Amino acid sequence: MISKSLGLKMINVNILIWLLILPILAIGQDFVKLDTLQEAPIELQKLINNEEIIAVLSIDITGDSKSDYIVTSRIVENEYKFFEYWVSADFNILRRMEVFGDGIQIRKFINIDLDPELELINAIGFEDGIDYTIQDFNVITGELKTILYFNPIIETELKDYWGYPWDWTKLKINQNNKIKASLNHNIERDGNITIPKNQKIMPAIYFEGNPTQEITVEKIQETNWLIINEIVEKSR
Ligand SMILES: [Ca+2]
Ligand SMILES: [Ca+2]
Repeated sequence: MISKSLGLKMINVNILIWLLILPILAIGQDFVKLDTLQEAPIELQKLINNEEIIAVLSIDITGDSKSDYIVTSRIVENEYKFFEYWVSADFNILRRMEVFGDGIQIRKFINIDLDPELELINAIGFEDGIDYTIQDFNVITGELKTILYFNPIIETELKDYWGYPWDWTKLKINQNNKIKASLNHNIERDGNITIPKNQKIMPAIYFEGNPTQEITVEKIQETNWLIINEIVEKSR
């Protein structure tokens, strides 16, 4: 009898440990990988025929399991004017925008909500300040809408660090599309950054990664797991 009850206790302890570990394991989603094509498909060359194609990346932006294209091009008469095209797998131009070559520009594609197309996590700026945003792409209109400005955090086992974008490996998002975030913090931003007019709070968003700089963040009171729409609404 004694050994049986001890055995039961052991099982209970094991279950308890698993319940404690599971929330840690069940998080973190990789960003979607972009593949570089060595050569632009002939259809793309026909589509963008009055500009010089410099680079072609392939990624399924629309979420229909067919690879789309991100094309960087240059106007032949002006070698400093660059454009980016997002082109669907069946060679429809979804979006065209001018792009600028200087400064810090890191972007990650990831699906964070219920619509099939990918969302974008963007870090854009210069040495003196970087804007961190989440952008939502509308496949029908081609619009890329900034829905949230945020403060990035990289969480390690022991500490929270400022989440520089080159150190991100995953977004902390669980199977229910809930992102680890904080709307209750005293993080102060300095530098040359955009202060969004339509947000009262710039929430902290959590990433996994390998912090390369010893800048810890200790001003976060409370974290929650929330879907992106909740984070956006509660930030307003
Ligand atoms: Ca696609
Ligand atoms: Ca989506």
